[in-house]
Amino acid sequence: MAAPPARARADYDYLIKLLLIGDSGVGKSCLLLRFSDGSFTTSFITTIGIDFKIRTIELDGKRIKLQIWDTAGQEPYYRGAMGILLVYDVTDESSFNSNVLINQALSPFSDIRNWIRNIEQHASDNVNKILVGNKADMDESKRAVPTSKGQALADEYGIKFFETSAKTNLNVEQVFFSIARDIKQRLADTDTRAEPTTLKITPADQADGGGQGGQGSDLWVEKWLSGSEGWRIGVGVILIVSSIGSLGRTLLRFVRSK
Ligand SMILES: Nc1nc2c(ncn2[C@@H]2O[C@H](COP(=O)(O)OP(=O)(O)OP(=O)(O)O)[C@@H](O)[C@H]2O)c(=O)[nH]1
Ligand SMILES: [Mg+2]
Repeated sequence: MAAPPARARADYDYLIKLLLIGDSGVGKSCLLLRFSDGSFTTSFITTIGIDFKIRTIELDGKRIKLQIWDTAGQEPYYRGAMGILLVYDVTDESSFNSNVLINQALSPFSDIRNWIRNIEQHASDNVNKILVGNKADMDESKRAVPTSKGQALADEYGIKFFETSAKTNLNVEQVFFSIARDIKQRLADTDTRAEPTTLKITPADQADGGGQGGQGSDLWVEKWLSGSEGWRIGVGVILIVSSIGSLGRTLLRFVRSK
């Protein structure tokens, strides 16, 4: 078994950065809240900008600190991500496989294939991916994407697949543990083959907690929070404009569902 990274300090052996992506409304924030806080809400408050939560788990006697980033349904912040959870809504065909032209125009990354293409362009090559069909608790009459279709897509890309429910806690632990285990294995394999270790634990990484900012000195959100007033207002305007886009897609889905 690989030795723990040389720079590891007392509170964890591995720091793993995960990212949730997928169309607006599929349940990314709810999955994160279920996993980090054990809670669920039915009210939909679209995520503005990015946010993260921390949960430390134990795998094979090692403490794995998961730093999980949640994005709005916009082009996400891939930097440093070691694993990506690709989330769709099993009751919403367009979040899985978008074939409606107007939806494509409004949200160019609105289905799983497009998200994967986007990851290939912007994320690091060896990033682990997992496919997640959320809202599996909903009545079968509401289901738009059969389990077999989700599994077939995952097989096509050679990634693991789970159907989850943030509401009933179906498979939520399993998804996060599964991707964490694969990444830990990848890091351990790299450790045994190459020095220095791939995992660098910096003082900035040591601070615990959730919420915006606070970790990773290269994060633009941290710069935003600590920046000048003019800079904060500028970035704030961009976030508001992007959330209006997100709201537009949600309204469109609502109108289509009528
Ligand atoms: N029935 C059911 N509803 C869910 C589930 N997960 C999320 N929802 C509901 O779906 C809506 C959207 O959930 P969010 O987690 O805010 O969606 P999101 O993907 O974070 O959306 P954006 O932040 O806009 O990208 C909320 O009304 C949730 O209550 C689930 O597993 N089952
Ligand atoms: Mg959200």
